[in-house]
Amino acid sequence: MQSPFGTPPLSDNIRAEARALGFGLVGIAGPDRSKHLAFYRRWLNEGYNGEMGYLARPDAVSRRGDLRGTMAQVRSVVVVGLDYLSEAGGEEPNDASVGVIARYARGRDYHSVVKMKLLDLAERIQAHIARPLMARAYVDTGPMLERDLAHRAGIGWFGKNTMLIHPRRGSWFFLGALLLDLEIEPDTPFPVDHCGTCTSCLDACPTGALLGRDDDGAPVMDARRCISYLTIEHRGPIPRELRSAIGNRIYGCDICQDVCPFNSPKLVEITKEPDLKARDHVDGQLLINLMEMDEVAWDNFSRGSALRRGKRAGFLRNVAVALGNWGSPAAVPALVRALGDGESLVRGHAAWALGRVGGSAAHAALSARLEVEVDSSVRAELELELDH
Ligand code: B12
Ligand code: SF4
Ligand code: SF4
Repeated sequence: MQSPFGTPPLSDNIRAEARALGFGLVGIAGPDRSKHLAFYRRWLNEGYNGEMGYLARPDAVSRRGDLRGTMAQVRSVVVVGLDYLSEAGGEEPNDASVGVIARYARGRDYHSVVKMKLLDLAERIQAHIARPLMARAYVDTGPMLERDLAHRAGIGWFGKNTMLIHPRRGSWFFLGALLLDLEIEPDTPFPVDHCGTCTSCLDACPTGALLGRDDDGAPVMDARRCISYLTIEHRGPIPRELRSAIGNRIYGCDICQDVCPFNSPKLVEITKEPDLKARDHVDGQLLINLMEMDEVAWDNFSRGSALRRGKRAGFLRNVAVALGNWGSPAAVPALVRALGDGESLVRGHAAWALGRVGGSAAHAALSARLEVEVDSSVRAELELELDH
């Protein structure tokens, strides 16, 4: 649409500025209430959020439905997508002795990368208007249904894997939202669901976390079963019945995106953002080396990265599970040392892993630890493994 003065409308300028900053996807949503809040509440009522209590805080739930609770003056939302894939294909090595870290966490922490760019975008938009602009930037940092906003801004549809998918870019992108006190013509919501009869993600999910679409067509996930939740958000012991399905995924999970035809290596965009490029030392490390990390090594390994969210104890818990799933006697020395770790979470999972590996050395280490162990949860793990 042309403005009366022959200059391009502000929305075109905003799109151009966003693209110039490297956002591969950009759309504009209005400030209206979300139509999906009732679904979100039902999802919480089922307990599918697990321990992610912040998702269920009553004040924050209503703010998810109505952006005005977050910024009273909001008139529009610029929604952006930033590609983060470092290489096309790059399938996980079929080698159970190394750890796999989800692609989103291999580069610098995306929260800061996307947020800085959104703040730059706000400055650039300011340069196009004569009055002071009010803007707030969010990247997973506020009570916002980011995928809902992206759908409303015409960026993509909700796949059965619950990801927001763009028809020509797949789903390897982060979302961010810039709330503005500026009225801009919104885009039309993304009109189609391109999943059709495909069920690849549902079939591939190793833990059965994806429950398919409900009667209204909303994709449902039981996050308590999702490997991403279990290895990042969940703080305590991983339920024993889910440990073997985790394989060698030690931080996050990409399986339901890897199998999606819209993420075919021929279609996807590789990130142009240097900060999001995978760091050399992060993915594909030998599990036995990772298991030896003390606090200093962990600090170096996770600095500046989204891996920090998991904390050392949670990360080594995941590594212990992966070593148990590898099941090689070569894992025994590292696991025996982990039985003496200062964190009970690590000791308990090391006990489970030694039980999976089996053999006389593992058995002797479990018995010796039981003699001195004082933590009841670790004792329970040791006893279960010795009973086997
Ligand atoms: C909590 C959370 C998680 C949880 C729960 C995930 C989930 N599927 O709900 C866990 C820890 C498991 C997780 C995992 C991952 N996450 Co996450 N996560 C979030 C977070 C913070 C909130 C999501 C949420 O509210 N979930 C609750 C569900 C109910 O809400 P929803 O997914 O928006 O579902 C909507 C639809 O169901 C829709 N709906 C309702 N009714 C209807 C009806 C119809 C017909 C339709 C079509 C839709 C529809 O409305 C719902 C509400 O908006 C968002 C950031 C944010 N603030 O939004 C990032 C976010 C979704 N995560 C992201 C990423 C990258 C991941 C991982 C890929 C990381 C990894 N590799 O391990 C995995 C992917 C797993 C997966 N298949 O989803 C990106 C996704 C980008 C994208 N392209 O979609 C986000 C947007 C973060 C960001 N800023 O980029 N995540
Ligand atoms: S991220 Fe992994 S565990 Fe979670 S739903 Fe997708 S395939 Fe299942
Ligand atoms: S794998 Fe198939 S069903 Fe799942 S999100 Fe992709 S297209 Fe949809």
